[in-house]
Amino acid sequence: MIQWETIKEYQEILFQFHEAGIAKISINRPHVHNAFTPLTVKEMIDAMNICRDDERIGVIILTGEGGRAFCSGGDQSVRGHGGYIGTDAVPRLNVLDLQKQIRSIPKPVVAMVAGWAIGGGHVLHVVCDLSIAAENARFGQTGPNVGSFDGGFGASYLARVVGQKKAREIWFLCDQYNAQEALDMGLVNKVVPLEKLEETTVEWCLKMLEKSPLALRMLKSAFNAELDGQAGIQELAGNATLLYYLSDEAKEGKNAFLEKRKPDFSKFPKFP
Ligand code: S0N
Repeated sequence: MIQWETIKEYQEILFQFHEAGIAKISINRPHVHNAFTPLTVKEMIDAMNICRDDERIGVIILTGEGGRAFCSGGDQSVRGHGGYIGTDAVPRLNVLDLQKQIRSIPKPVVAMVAGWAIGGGHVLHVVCDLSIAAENARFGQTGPNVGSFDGGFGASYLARVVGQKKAREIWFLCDQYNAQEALDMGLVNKVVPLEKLEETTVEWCLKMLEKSPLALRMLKSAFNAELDGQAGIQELAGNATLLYYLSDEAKEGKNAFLEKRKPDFSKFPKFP
């Protein structure tokens, strides 16, 4: 039995920590197959921000409570005119902000999928770095059935993952795919029995936690950069700046400025 301690209390998600350095963000609305409201998404964004800043956390698991659903997308009962409506009466599509955050947070994010990953819930697992599925997992898009679509990562990144023909099939037919079919098309990394899902996901996380965090960070932004244009290059370049700041060469520039002298970069190597 894996031990989790609560990091912060929320209304619609659970946010927990495992002492090895793993955070688990879990949608806690099993009565609607973990459909998300603007509040669910706001809480997930807050938890992700904490994960980014907390140096104890090296890997993040995204999941849903109850064993029957990862997430069934936007809660159709609060879908209004122009978005999903929370207590402030403002229509929002804030899940798009969460998708960007999952992709850009400089730590691996693993989707742990039991049951339904449908609609906007399917897109959430697609944008995670890795997906581990239970044998009961079911995947698909519903947009053209329910009057919505995700033409962002939900279409373009999905096509990068499974190929153009398969991505168009997934969206145009709105069929549902079982875990083995998802594995066969490269949509998930591994399929395990439901009772082994958390154990296996934690095993994968522990393996990543043994690796160099800076190397994983650079690789994640490098994978993104190839796809994300200037925003992707900015992410990768930001990491290059971080590394440069760690060097004596960069520190010489800062120190010279503070000491009101000319910097001496002559001693630093000019690599071939
Ligand atoms: C998942 C499905 C296939 C499961 O079927 P099953 O097993 O027969 O269970 P149900 O009886 O249908 O469900 C159990 C209870 O859960 C409720 N429920 C399920 N899903 C939702 C949901 N998404 N919203 C609200 N309630 C939900 C059921 O109503 C039922 O409740 P009771 O027991 O009270 O009747 C099946 O449930 C299903 O097909 N669900 C709907 C899936 C869906 O269409 N999701 C929305 C898809 N769209 C998005 O997610 C858009 C996301 C988004 O925000 C966005 C992003 C980018 C650009 C645009 C958008 C956009 O919104 O437009």
